[in-house]
Amino acid sequence: MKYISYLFLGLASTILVIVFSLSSCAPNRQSVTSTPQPQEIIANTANPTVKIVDFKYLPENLDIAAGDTVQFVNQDEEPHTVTAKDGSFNSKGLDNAQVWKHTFTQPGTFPYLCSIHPYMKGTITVNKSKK
Ligand SMILES: [Cu+2]
Repeated sequence: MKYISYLFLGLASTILVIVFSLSSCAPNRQSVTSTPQPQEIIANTANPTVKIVDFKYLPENLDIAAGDTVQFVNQDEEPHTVTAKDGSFNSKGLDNAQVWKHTFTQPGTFPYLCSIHPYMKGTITVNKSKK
């Protein structure tokens, strides 16, 4: 009698595993197709971009070529500025979702900060144009 009950248990668990794997198949496929693709959004931006998020410039250090236009996007609710330490550029106050663009024509290293929150710092490194 013991062997028969073991057989039943084995059969029942096998059927359970099959039923579970079948029922989980369909929903899994749906969730894969509905997954958003944030990488495409990043690839769509033509200009090198510095995001301002949580009182930080992202990326903090950005390498570009002379002639490139960098766009700065403030994603914070707080206003921020993009102000060069050498005074060569100044965005003035950027509100939430506001974009400010600046074209860097001269090679060099350009540290900048937020004049409202001076602990916020970033650097743009402008390399010689390839042309
Ligand atoms: Cu700021």
